[in-house]
Amino acid sequence: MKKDGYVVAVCGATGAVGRVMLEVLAERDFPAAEVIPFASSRSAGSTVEYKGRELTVRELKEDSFAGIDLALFSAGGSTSEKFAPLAAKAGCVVVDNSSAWRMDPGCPLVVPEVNPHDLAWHKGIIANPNCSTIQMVVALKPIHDAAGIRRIVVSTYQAVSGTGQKAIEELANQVQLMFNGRVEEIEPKVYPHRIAFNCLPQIDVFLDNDYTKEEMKMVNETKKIMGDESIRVTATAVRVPVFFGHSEAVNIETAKKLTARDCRALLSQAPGVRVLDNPSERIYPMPIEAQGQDATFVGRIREDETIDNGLNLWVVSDNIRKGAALNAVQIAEKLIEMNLLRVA
Ligand code: NAP
Ligand code: 3JN
Repeated sequence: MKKDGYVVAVCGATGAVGRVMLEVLAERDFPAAEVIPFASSRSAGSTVEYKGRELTVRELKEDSFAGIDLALFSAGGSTSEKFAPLAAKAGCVVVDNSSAWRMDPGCPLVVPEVNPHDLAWHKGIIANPNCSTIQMVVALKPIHDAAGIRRIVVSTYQAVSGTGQKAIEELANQVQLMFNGRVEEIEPKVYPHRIAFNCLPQIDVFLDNDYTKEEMKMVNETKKIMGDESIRVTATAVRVPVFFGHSEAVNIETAKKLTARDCRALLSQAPGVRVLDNPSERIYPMPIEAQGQDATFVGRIREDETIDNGLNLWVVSDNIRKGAALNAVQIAEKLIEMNLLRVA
């Protein structure tokens, strides 16, 4: 740390998540003496914006971490696998947005509103969960504490920005071609099928059990973050033609009865949550309103009338902010608050 703050590396700074990390660091006035953007050799020498200044992007290399206190990674799993241990060895604390370290028993997987205490046992690498998991656990943790969640059935409606910059361009280009009557020219590249005006019940690759990797991330990460292996979770993850903001239909079964009214009251007080739930006024969360916001929005809270102790909820959040960049910066802020950010 320099006299006036931490030296912060943003690895993957030219990507959809990295650019928002820079925005969030600036907006929240993170105590950074210096912010250094890294990416691959492809974009080394280009510039990214931070606090109104153009910063020159450096190529991420083995020896990039000398003198850096904190590294926020969002450059994909293989980059994190290779470089995060090197960064930690150089004395830098890593907050990693990829799935590379999430299920490693030696790395905490943290959502600050849910399990900040897990930061206490970090050994240099802290994992940031998958975006779909983050918004779900922010909404469900207060319910778990109050009524004990036994089972979760979730279906997601995920925006294309979750796949990165190229997917945002793919949706925009396909919509343009369709409006110009040139549908036959559409050639899906990022997704296996056309995404414009379509829904794809496949996010990431299929696994041996016929669930996708994204679905199993939600199952496994939820248990680790909540610190409760007994919660049964099943997920269906769907890509929809929305640019920003993931939505989720969440059905839960609890040990104790929680009425919809009590659930609304509970979530109204919960950290990071905003309840938008007034059906008679047609008020409920939507991705177009969550975009650019920090909160996880919850609405459509109803009792599941098919079981004794069940609830249905609709949960929406900006997948690039709370789902990735913001959560990572909040982890770093929490580390400082808990006196856990070592100095290189
Ligand atoms: P993106 O828009 O495709 O950006 C990828 C970034 O990684 C670019 O800055 C790219 O730099 C950089 N990069 C790629 N290979 C690299 C290498 N070998 N060395 C250094 N930098 C490299 O993707 P994104 O949407 O920002 O996502 C990036 C990663 O963040 C994902 O792969 C995923 O692991 C994670 N992510 C997590 C969540 C979540 O759920 N928490 C959500 C989205 C993404 P160039 O410009 O040089 O290519
Ligand atoms: O598709 C989404 O909406 C979220 C995608 C997240 C993602 C994309 C590429 C690689 C991840 C992730 O964070 O789980 C990864 C990965 O690191 O495995």
